[in-house]
Amino acid sequence: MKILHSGDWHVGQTLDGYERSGEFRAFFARLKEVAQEEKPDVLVVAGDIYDNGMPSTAAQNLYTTALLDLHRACPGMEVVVIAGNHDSGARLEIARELWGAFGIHVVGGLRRGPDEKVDTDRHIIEIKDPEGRKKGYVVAVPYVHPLNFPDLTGDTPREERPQAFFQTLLDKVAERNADGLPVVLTAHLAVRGGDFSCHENAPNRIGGEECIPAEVLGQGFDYVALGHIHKPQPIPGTEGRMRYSGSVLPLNFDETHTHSLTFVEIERHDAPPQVRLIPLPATIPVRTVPAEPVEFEEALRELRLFPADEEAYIRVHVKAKDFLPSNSAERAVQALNGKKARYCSIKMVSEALSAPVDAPRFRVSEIRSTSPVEMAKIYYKNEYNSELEPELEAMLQEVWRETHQDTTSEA
Ligand SMILES: [Mn+2]
Repeated sequence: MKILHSGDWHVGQTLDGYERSGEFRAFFARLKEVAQEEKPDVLVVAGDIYDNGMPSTAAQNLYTTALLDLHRACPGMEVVVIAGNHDSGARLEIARELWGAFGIHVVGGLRRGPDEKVDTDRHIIEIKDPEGRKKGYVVAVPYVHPLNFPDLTGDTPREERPQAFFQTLLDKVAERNADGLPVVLTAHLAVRGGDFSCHENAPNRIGGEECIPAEVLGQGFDYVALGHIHKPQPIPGTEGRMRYSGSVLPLNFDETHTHSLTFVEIERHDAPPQVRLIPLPATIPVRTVPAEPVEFEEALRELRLFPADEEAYIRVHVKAKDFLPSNSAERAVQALNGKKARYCSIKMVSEALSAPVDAPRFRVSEIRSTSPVEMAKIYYKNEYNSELEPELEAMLQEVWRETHQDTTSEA
């Protein structure tokens, strides 16, 4: 079985207010080209189809048009789509029946049948070639928070439910798979041991109890097509049987890695998967300028030197002692005037912050006897390594007085 593994499309995403439909269209054009060349039996999309649960009509139009276009170009290829944490699984499934008519299998969430039992069959998809010959299986598990996996037996402890769920599905496949066909599992989650570095500054940081050990995904698969982490990578210790294919275009300034599609071939059940990455060059790259932080005026000089014809999203890299002037963004935009590059944001490294400071410690009684303004002064000194300006102090005094008076008059 030949599998094209992708995911984390985030259709509809904007970067610092810039609309990106052109980049998404370029990706879908490339995806179609690759699918036509490689002729996979199945395309697996491992979640985060859209950037959010309420995608705009334009985003939905872009996705549905692209998927239908892909189906027309490669009618023999089946498609399996699961919901990620960014998607609304229910919304994704609205046209599930309609998609099914085109060999596009959408699994947005877990459903219970009339007997109140979780319908496990809807997660098991038989992949067939155009002549109807069975090529293999895809077990599709959309995003479920590790604490929300269902209890299939009635007495499985909460922490054991994810593993029990995956294993139940894989056991069902094993029962049906007398021909020893390849088994692929697709899921959208964070697996321990992965490199999450491109998510560290993102609003949705990944880690903690949401990270599950690889063993939880059970036994009996030949390959796990993962979604959630945006950097393409194998999970260490799984002999290449578990991979993230990553996002398809840079979604933030930390996604500087090469984006790619993952092409996987599995001869038969229990044979090692052959993996090949197909690079997806960014239509518009993200650039942090300069690579190392510099004073703001120097950064502006760098921006003026940026090649006029080079398309890029720009994050300005600045170091400063305290705050940047309020017109900094405006000045950065001016510095890029007449160039194709687009100003996005400023990444500021505080020099005061990078200096090691011994944070003062307080007893509860000390906190109680220190006025909020005094506390603010200590915090400011500690945080920025300089005294709170008298003007700011006066403003804080005023705010405190006002709020204090309000609460006393109410009482
Ligand atoms: Mn994602």
